Amino acid sequence: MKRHSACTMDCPDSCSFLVEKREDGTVRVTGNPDHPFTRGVICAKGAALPKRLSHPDRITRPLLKKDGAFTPISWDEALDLCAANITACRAHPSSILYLHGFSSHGVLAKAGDFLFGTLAASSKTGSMCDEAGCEATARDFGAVDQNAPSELLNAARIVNWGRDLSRSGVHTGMLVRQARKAGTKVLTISPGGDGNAPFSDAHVRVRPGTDRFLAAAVIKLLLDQNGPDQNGPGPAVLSRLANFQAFRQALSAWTLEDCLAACQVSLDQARDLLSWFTDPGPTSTLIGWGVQRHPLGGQNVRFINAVSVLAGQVGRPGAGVSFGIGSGRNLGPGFETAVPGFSGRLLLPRLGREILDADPPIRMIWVDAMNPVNQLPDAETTARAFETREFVVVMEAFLNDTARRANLILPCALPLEREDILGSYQHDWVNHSAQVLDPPGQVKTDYEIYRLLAERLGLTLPRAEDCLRRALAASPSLDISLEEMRERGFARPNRPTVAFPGLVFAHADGLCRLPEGLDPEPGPDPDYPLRLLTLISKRSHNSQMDQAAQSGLPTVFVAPDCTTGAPFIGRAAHLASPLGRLAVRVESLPGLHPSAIIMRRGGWMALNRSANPLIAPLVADMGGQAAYYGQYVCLEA
Ligand SMILES: Nc1nc2c(c(=O)[nH]1)N[C@H]1C(S)=C(S)[C@@H](COP(=O)(O)OP(=O)(O)OC[C@H]3O[C@@H](n4cnc5c(=O)[nH]c(N)nc54)[C@H](O)[C@@H]3O)O[C@H]1N2
Ligand SMILES: Nc1nc2c(c(=O)[nH]1)N[C@H]1C(S)=C(S)[C@@H](COP(=O)(O)OP(=O)(O)OC[C@H]3O[C@@H](n4cnc5c(=O)[nH]c(N)nc54)[C@H](O)[C@@H]3O)O[C@H]1N2
Ligand code: SF4
Ligand SMILES: [Mo]
Repeated sequence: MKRHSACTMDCPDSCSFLVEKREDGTVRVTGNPDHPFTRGVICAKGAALPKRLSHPDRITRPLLKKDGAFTPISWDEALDLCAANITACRAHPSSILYLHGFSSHGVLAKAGDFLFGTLAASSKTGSMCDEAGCEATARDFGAVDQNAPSELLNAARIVNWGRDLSRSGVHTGMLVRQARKAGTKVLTISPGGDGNAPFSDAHVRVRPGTDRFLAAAVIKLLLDQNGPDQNGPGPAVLSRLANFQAFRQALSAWTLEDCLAACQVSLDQARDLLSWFTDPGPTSTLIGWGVQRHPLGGQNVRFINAVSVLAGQVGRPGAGVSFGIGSGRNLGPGFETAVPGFSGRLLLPRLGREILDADPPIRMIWVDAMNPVNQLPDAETTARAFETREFVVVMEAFLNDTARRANLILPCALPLEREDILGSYQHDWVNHSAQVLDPPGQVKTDYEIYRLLAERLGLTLPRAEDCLRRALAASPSLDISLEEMRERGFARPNRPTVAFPGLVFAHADGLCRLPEGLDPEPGPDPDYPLRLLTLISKRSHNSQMDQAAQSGLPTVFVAPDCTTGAPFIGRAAHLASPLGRLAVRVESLPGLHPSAIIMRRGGWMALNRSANPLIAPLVADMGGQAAYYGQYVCLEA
């Protein structure tokens, strides 16, 4: 019999699953054909979940580090130890740092926030992922909102500004393909070397990190052709802008030629790009997350938004800019607001340094659903910060770089082994992720671990089922009971499919704000000329990869016309930044911008396959975002 469940990986698609337990004991995960967004299709990572859940490397018992080696202990011993360490810190609760990642997101995934917020522990601020773009969108439009993905089917043109449709967002790729079959044209803007060719009619190659200058150049061309029978912004658009004069002033600090030189795009290409926004019919723009993982990533997103708004390509069927939505927006809070709440927040991109410098000191760290030692920049500092605390607890399923630095590992349940309800950061469907498998060995769900810990601390966690009911009852857009949700597996909230209709934005005055600064891109140090783009890999999700699949040197890719990289093509070399060196193998990637070098992210430090020890803790201009792609590197023998 097949039962429905849903993927809980940190992925925009949020797939609905059918899970079949066969007589021979094997488990098969396929897509649920009834789900209107994911339409029966899942990616290779979803299909490989059964293999991951039953992997021989999986941690299935609590493990305590003694004399440098992990030894199994009982849950009672483990939880008593946790309670004793927390109690010892309770007089100064900000000395406990709680870190929750998005690898499990949903209603019950907030159990740790509730418990550690009740204890007034410290937590994090800033983002590894998408916060620069979210803040940019909120500054412009007053809210993080976008048209429903299905509006792509109403577009005459789609501008794919920085997504790799072959690697993330399988279902957005499907919609783009469907739209193209019906005649929609697609343009991709990226540093090149991605998998967008089969999805695109045209490509503009941009120098990494400088999309705001390309957008600014297009806007200059648009404003120059302003006239009654031209396509520049007319009164209908101008009347919807709160600060057009200040925007124009910021733009006037740069000439068209300077803008084009900064992004290394030709005038002809910029003119052509303008026509993608001004030709008859609606244009939809997809903004990729890579665009905002740069030092001025927020500004990049704001200028792309500005092109679309000034061309009137927002707020209509088939016309809009899509960066994302909040994955929790269709659910109410499952837990009451934790009182008193977190007492302090450490900035994620600089977490290692912030832990080492915290005053009063951080004595204890508690992590769930995150691999911060591996995934944050300046990884050696993060590692040292973890290694020098009194007590580190990591709720994990595999011995990754963070778990290795734990004093205590608590084995956690994974997707399909725990119930939750969750939304997506790309579409509005809300999924029920049913528990369809028993967790192996002594593994417990995060919620259950927190419930047992709370008991030992004299606190109470509300019942899981009550949290799920509360989140549904308090939803601003759903009208469904927990029973119906469990029965159907997913629900569509009552939301319009077009965001900001009629150019009415979510700011109190209904007007859009445009950026009021256009800042230069930090140039490379002559010794480190290449921009390091650490992009996702198709087959694994961030650092969730099999150790066995990580043998040999990690591969980096440069263009054949990359002058400093080409001599190393086909050879082993070192990737170097001012922070360190990593042995790599260099391969050729035709089409990639010659100033860029690509390495696929997620490799483990323990296996010498992570770029994060080489990446400085740069913070982007908005959202406390880690600006990973601002790092310059070189290749050396
Ligand atoms: N160099 C570089 N680094 C990057 C980026 C980059 O562009 N360049 N991008 C970043 C981005 S976009 C992101 S989102 C972050 C991701 O960074 P992380 O959030 O750290 O993501 P993962 O590497 O997937 O690690 C999540 C861990 O959670 C565990 N897990 C899964 N489900 C559960 C659960 O239910 N409970 C518990 N307790 N654990 C669970 C998994 O086993 C896994 O080890 O990395 C960032 N790191
Ligand atoms: N298979 C797979 N899927 C995933 C993940 C995974 O690890 N593996 N991770 C998930 C997570 S956490 C996230 S946040 C998303 C990540 O999804 P993305 O952020 O979209 O993934 P990235 O590979 O980091 O970057 C995407 C694209 O950004 C482009 N890019 C980089 N710099 C620039 C620039 O300056 N300008 C322009 N125009 N383009 C640029 C690159 O060409 C790249 O193709 O994917 C999710 N889905
Ligand atoms: S990782 Fe994303 S695309 Fe793959 S199954 Fe999960 S939600 Fe679907
Ligand atoms: Mo992410």
